[in-house]
Amino acid sequence: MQTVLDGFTPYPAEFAERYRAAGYWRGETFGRMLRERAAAHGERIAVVDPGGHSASRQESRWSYAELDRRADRMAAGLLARGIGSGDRVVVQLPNVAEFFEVVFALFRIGALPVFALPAHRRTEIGHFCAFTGAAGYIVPETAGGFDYRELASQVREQSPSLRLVLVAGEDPGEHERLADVPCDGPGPEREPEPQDVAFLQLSGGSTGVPKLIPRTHDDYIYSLRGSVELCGLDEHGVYLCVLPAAHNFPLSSPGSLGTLYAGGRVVLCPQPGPETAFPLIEREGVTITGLVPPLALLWLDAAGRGARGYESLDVLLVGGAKFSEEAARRVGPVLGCTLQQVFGMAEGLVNYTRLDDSQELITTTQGRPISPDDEVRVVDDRGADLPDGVTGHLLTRGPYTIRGYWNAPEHNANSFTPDGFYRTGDLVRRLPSGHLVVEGRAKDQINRGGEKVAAEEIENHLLAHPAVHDAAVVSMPDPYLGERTCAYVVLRGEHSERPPKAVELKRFVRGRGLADYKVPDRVEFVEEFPATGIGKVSKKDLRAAIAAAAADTAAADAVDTTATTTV
Ligand code: AMP
Ligand code: DBH
Repeated sequence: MQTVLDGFTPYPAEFAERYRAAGYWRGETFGRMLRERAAAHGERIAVVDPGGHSASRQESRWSYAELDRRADRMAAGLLARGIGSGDRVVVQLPNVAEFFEVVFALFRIGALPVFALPAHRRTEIGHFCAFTGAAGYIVPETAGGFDYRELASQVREQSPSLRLVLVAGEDPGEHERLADVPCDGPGPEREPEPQDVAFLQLSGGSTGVPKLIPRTHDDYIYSLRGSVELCGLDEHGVYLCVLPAAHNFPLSSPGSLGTLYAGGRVVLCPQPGPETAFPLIEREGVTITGLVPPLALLWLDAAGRGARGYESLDVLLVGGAKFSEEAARRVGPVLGCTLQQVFGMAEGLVNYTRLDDSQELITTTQGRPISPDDEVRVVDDRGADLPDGVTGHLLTRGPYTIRGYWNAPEHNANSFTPDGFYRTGDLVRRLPSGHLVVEGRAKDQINRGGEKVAAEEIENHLLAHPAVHDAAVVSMPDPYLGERTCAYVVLRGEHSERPPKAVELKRFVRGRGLADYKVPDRVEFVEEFPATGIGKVSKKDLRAAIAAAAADTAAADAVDTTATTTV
């Protein structure tokens, strides 16, 4: 019985039975998984945190036994502070060991981590707290030059449900130290069930505010087991977590949780650049990691220029956005490892190229689903199935794909078919082998090197500016990130005397308390928008216009070529 979470759409009973009978759902939970690994691998190292986030942080090397013990003590401490089964806790930690201590403690209690990213700011975190009625919020002191204690103070003021704000680090400011929480008190009275929701993951989204994705122990652990097998990961594997640990890709494909499932070692990388990552790979004997395409390009360039240290890598996963065939072909020769393309989504379905696929498949496709029971349909605009080789909308249903966003009945009516297929918004072509090639996107989203930006969300922020009459945000091609954002803006008539400059609108959006990667890269002012046949804004025409303009002014100063991405 799911008892802890309203607003969750469970898998229908006949599917749940089928997934259990097939051996996908084995009745495991995260809490018990860690207990079992600690029993089996006790003194082996589970997590290495080199301590690079700030000068005051020391290196940590936690064995499975130590992580297990820490999770128990943290669970007891959180329980003592009133965090209980079903409570939501927004976790916004960078790649530090405490991330695992906290997350496994919450799993054991049956409280739900809400996985925020380090880039999120007041508006996003405030929304997560309000929408989930969060009881707790956990932040670092500082990371990447940003003070999260400040942010936590602002969030606390606007979030009446928050009972507990904890800071990982020595100086918590006006909050409490996470390190003061653990104690030897009693554990939870009730252990979570395998079919319970374990956490809320974030959707990249295409609507005004990000949606929340409820994943169960059963379904997520199956995706880990499948991933570990397809990536050739076992207890000898060493996974470097380069992207932000809470993101679904580095969390589960096969990611840090997959690595812990396999009994391997997770090494946390404090910065994603090759100057930090390569020496760490060398020192720790890293065998596998996952990158978004812009970072993979950065690593390839560094290795091409003679940087060393990556030699122990066996497998490099690249995903989150389309990896160009040209770059894909360089991975083997330059980095001396096997490329594994991964096309996944926090909602569920994950596709991998197989390690023994032909070079052709590895470099030109985004892989095929993990599970024989992942149902994939490629359909036309009216929902009719298309034959292999023809590009259409990707719909999917299966043993680890959600049946609904959390508490979002109106969105669910659009995002899922009546028979439970998730409308991914991706345009794909399927090969007879089952491999998928991502050809584009139908959803109103910009994929900025793996960081997803929902057009509507940014348009709403622009519309809040007094001089803005209308706004339309579209992607523009970029050689490094794949895509960047361009905001087309129509100003109000009365402001035409002293119109705001592009930079002012960018500053305005940033000032609304948003992640930096959502600030438009470019702003274009127009008198009116091109219209479609029925009078809607033609984003297709806007995209074509900005692509042409960008090609004309490849070195345009409006385009900031120094920005990087970390999902
Ligand atoms: P999210 O919903 O934020 O988890 O993002 C998932 C989306 O990222 C997918 O629906 C795709 O649009 C995109 N994506 C992920 N991996 C790839 C890939 N390898 N190639 C192209 N697009 C990808
Ligand atoms: O982009 C993604 O969300 C993603 C990419 C690769 C993902 O969720 C995953 C693998 O699991």
